[in-house]
Amino acid sequence: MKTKVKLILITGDGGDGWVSFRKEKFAPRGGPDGGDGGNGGDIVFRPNRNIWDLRSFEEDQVLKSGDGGNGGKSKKNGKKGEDLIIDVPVNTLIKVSGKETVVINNKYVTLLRGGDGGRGNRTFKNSTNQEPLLAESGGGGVRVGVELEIKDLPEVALFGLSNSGKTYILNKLTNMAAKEADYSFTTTTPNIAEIKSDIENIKIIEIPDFINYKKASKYAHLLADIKVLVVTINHNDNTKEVYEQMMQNITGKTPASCAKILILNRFEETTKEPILDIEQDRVFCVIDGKIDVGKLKSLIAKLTKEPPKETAPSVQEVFIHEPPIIKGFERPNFSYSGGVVEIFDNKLVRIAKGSNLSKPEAQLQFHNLLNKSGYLKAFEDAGVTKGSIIKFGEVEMEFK
Ligand SMILES: Nc1nc2c(ncn2[C@@H]2O[C@H](COP(=O)(O)OP(=O)(O)OP(=O)(O)O)[C@@H](O)[C@H]2O)c(=O)[nH]1
Ligand SMILES: [Mg+2]
Repeated sequence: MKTKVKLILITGDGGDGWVSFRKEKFAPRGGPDGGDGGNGGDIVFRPNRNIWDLRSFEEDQVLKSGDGGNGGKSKKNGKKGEDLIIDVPVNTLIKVSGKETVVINNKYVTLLRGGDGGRGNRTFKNSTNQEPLLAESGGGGVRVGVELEIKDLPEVALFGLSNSGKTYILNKLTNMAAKEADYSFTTTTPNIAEIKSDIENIKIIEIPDFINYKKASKYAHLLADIKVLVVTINHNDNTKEVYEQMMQNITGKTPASCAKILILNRFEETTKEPILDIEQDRVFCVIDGKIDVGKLKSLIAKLTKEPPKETAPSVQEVFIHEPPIIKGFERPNFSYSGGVVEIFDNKLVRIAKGSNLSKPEAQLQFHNLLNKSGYLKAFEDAGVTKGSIIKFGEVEMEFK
């Protein structure tokens, strides 16, 4: 079974903005009507319960989403690039650039955004420039190395308020000797063990009471692939309220389709019958510390084998890496050495690339933009001499 693979993900580039003008009868140039480029496609991971391993991927495989279309005349915006949807087993852990980690369980995850589309000349129109010849090139997509790994999460979880007998049940089921005691918060980190059976072992976890001990919530992700939730309650007059409160707190942390078993502890202390929304053969009573362990084990084994009722995955968007969204102009951002000025302001770099600066008129408009955004003054302050080369990414021009 292939449980690990490294991939290279590349998101599509954004399309370029367009420069055009409306054709009007008596005016050589009507208003600017160049459309915006479309955004590049995103890369989305989708949990798929019919896939068990990563054999469909090759080591270092390169996967790419679509490029956005360029803008066109008559305000025509470019098409969005096609998203790339990657199916993976549930509980696939994704390490991005060796650092950030995302777990895919029952949710779609948009891991990477495509490059954003460039603006057409229409958006450059202002009171001083009615005939803009400038447009923006599309933002580049990103290239990111990721590592996928399938995690073997527990199938059964013990969940209950503190001192409700979780560890007691865990020890009975697994012959573990985890510490159990008649006071609260004996267990503050999860206990994980295996229920041994003739066919296969079943992984079970005791999750600390995170309703009263909030710090333990960080372990809730270990419940992402639970098939059976074993709820423990100290049986008393409030059993029904406690059960309802617990169900409220667990919502969204386990798959909605998981089966439930209820353990009523200290049943000897009350004669009250349980009135709960749970099948009767799934309720176990502990009387004087005794429980039918054999029956509980075989019910757990049976329920973990049952195929889960299909529930549609909800859509969640997580953005690990987004190309920066540039609003307005940043402060002049450049370096100057050896007669060369290098501009780092991505917005200007994209306009230089997206406009046809061989036209003197467009050059003049670009010059005005540099002036307006404070660059010419900043060049003067930095002592940039006439004849220096100014580099906007790949585009170069002479400082006059
Ligand atoms: N009298 C009686 N005692 C029980 C019963 N079930 C469990 N106990 C005891 O109750 C105590 C508490 O049980 P634990 O298993 O430690 O409780 P827990 O839910 O794990 O609690 P924390 O880990 O502290 O959150 C232990 O001493 C058990 O032996 C029962 O049905 N009757
Ligand atoms: Mg415990």
